[in-house]
Amino acid sequence: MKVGLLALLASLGLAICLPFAAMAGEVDTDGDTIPDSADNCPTIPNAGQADGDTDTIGDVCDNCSTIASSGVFNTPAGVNFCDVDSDGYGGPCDCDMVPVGGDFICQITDFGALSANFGVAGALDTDMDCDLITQITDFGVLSAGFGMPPGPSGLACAGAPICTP
Ligand SMILES: [Ca+2]
Ligand SMILES: [Ca+2]
Ligand SMILES: [Ca+2]
Ligand SMILES: [Ca+2]
Repeated sequence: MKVGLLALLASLGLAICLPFAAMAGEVDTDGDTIPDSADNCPTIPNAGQADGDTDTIGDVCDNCSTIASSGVFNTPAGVNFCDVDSDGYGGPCDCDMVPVGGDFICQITDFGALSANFGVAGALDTDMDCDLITQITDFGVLSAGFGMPPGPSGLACAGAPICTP
């Protein structure tokens, strides 16, 4: 009887203490001293927390690190842009279409790809503003980047055929 009471008290104590223990020992997946809950890139160490476009995605996790993922483009704050061709460059930073372009320069061949897809719905690499249709606003993105390489992306693997951060 005495042992049973002690066991009950011990389990009650454990039940009360566990939530506090979880709060005190916050998870820090990448070990950069910033807990996941406060880390703007919880999977890649970035103790400095640099975030050039202040969209709450740290530069080293940001697939379009100079354009905030909110505002004129159709992506909520804190979420990376669409990257249909998986090259590590988010839509508004990627007017180089693969495989028609794929030469890492935004040029006339990419203009041709865009023209061919004009008005077509769906997640295509020509839909650079991530609203699931290739239309006039996407021409705007290509015009802005014409003659230049895609980017900038903060992902170390950007430019690889398949960028897996
Ligand atoms: Ca961390
Ligand atoms: Ca950012
Ligand atoms: Ca891309
Ligand atoms: Ca579009």
